[in-house]
Amino acid sequence: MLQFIQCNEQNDQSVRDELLAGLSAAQAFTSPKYLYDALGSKLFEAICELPEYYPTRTEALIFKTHGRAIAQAIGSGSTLIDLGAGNCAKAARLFPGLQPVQYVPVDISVSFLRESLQRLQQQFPSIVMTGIGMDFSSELLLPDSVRDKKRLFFYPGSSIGNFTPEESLAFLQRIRAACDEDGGLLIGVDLVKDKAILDAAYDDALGVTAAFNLNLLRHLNHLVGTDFDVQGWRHRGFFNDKASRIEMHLEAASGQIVRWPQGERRFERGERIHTENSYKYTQRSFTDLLEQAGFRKLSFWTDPQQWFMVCHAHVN
Ligand code: AVJ
Repeated sequence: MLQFIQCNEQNDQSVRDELLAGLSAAQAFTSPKYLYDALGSKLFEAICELPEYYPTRTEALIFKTHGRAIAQAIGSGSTLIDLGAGNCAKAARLFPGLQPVQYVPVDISVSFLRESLQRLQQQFPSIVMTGIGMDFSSELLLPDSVRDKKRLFFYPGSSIGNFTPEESLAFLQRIRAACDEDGGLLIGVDLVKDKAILDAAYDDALGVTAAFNLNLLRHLNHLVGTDFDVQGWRHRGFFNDKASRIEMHLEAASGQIVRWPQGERRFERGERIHTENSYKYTQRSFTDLLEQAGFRKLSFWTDPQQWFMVCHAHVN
């Protein structure tokens, strides 16, 4: 059985209002979700292939090495809810070990899920599949066709790093509230490490991360009608160790005015638009967060260098 549902779709006007409010703020900023238009999603896939970008590779190694133990901690028969599923490949690798009863990929755009899910349903005909288009960052209201029993929320890739620790706590609490007493969470978390390794992962030699960040300006021109000139901006990506986060910014290479249908803004040379945060945790700091959110019976798996961590947590 295969089904697609579109929830809380944001309309064009509210997207424009949100973006222009951020661009007009004293410290200009945009939400990282706007990094992912069609080209942005492809550039992110390319980032995952870079030698400097260790998270994807390291997380895959952890799942390969500890897959059996992870499946054992979870048990079979879950309702597997995949947050930010994309091409559904990471979750599909868990199917043989986990034997979920229902698979629920959630992504901002349901159209992006369609093709991958149709293919997956043919490969695994006995799993009920329900694709959901939803922005789950602000609320987590799942439609009735998602089983309540034994929900396993899957949130890989350290995407939780885009939230501040306070937002992460609220997000984890919402996940917990969406589970029955059998529910749980399987999450990938990037760990604090040497600054040089972190800096390189977000400012690679080929400039793919720079292209990923700069592509945001093209996306903004399309969404709000700004006239950003990509040539006039530089990528900045670095670890801020005080805040324990990677910061990505776009920096004006020279003073310039950016115009849009109902307004404009001047950027001085060196002035920045803050485009992404990616928080890094220690095992201790993330354990604290899970416990504060009310999760119990925590299990952790990591790689030999302890660069990345996969956690499973029970609701009860
Ligand atoms: C998709 C949020 C996990 O923070 O590492 C990669 C996004 N940004 N390179 C990350 C990203 C720049 C990525 N997440």
